[in-house]
Amino acid sequence: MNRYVVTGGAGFIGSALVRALLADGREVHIIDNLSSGKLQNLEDIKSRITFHQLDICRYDQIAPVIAGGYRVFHLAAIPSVPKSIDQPVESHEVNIDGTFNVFRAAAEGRVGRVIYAASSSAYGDTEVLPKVETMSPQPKSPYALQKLVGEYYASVFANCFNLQTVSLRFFNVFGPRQDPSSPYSGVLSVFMTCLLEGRRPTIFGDGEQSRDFTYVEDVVGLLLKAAEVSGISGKVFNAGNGGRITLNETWKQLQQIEGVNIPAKYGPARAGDVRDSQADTRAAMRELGHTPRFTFEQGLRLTLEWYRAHQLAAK
Ligand code: UD2
Repeated sequence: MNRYVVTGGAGFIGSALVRALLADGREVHIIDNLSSGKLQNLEDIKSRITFHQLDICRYDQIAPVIAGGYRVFHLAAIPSVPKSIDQPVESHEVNIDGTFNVFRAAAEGRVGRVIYAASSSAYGDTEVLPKVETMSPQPKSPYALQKLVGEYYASVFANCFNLQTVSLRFFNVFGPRQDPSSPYSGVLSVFMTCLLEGRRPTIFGDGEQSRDFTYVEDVVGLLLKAAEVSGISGKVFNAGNGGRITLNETWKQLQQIEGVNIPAKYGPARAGDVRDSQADTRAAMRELGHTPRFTFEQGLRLTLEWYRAHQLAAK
């Protein structure tokens, strides 16, 4: 009853989830190949976790760790729209074949429930906002399609293999420990480090695309609820804040918070980019009992403070 497994537990979302599980007194096993996750994200809790440096593409290696888990949170992925276009084979193998391996290991190992990190990218450019779970998905990129296939596998494993599963569509999650150093990094991690270092960020396209940026602790709250609420197996829920802001407005707001004036540069729009994104949060509120705890601005300020402290500590 107490064994919790987190794939991708060394990533910024996974490590925040692991901290919350430890605070609840859970026994936590992490599966991570450290391709984008970092041991540094687990430094302060390393004596309280069991870390398995394994790749979800290796079924034989991950199956014994997953077997017998009370809950398995499957967050491991190659999480990027542009990376899935630059490296379609790798992202297909990890996001589809690796995800299949996790569900298969969970079903064969009689796991109590798998909570799967799906993506808001599945919606694509649907005309109606906010985006509600009953809409037909319109994936625009390999990554969006791969994450959607994972959802379909989740519901098929629930139907055919007697495995409880729940999918949460993450909406542009941000917060402390998000890695700003890769060309595929989430935009807010890039914006914040540019802001603190006085550099100009590059905005891809006209900057009028909008996102429902969601603070990591609210996503952790949803993951914990999805793990415990009964009667939701096979379902899909939006994991978003419910708001929407353009990139231009976001960069402006960050400059105002910091009291600086740094004009952004503009580059070509990214292939596969969704124009507008905003979660309808009603199903999560009604069925999971979720209430977002952080406004976008609160999340921004907390994250900015983390980057500031981290940057100072690194000097
Ligand atoms: C998608 C999903 C998100 C999550 C994520 C994982 C949507 C709406 N969201 O996020 O839920 O699954 O993938 O990676 O599909 N950008 C810049 N400058 C930069 C970096 C990014 O302008 O330096 C733009 C980018 O073109 C996009 C926006 O910022 O319009 C957000 O990009 P992102 O990579 O942070 O996340 P996104 O929306 O692809």
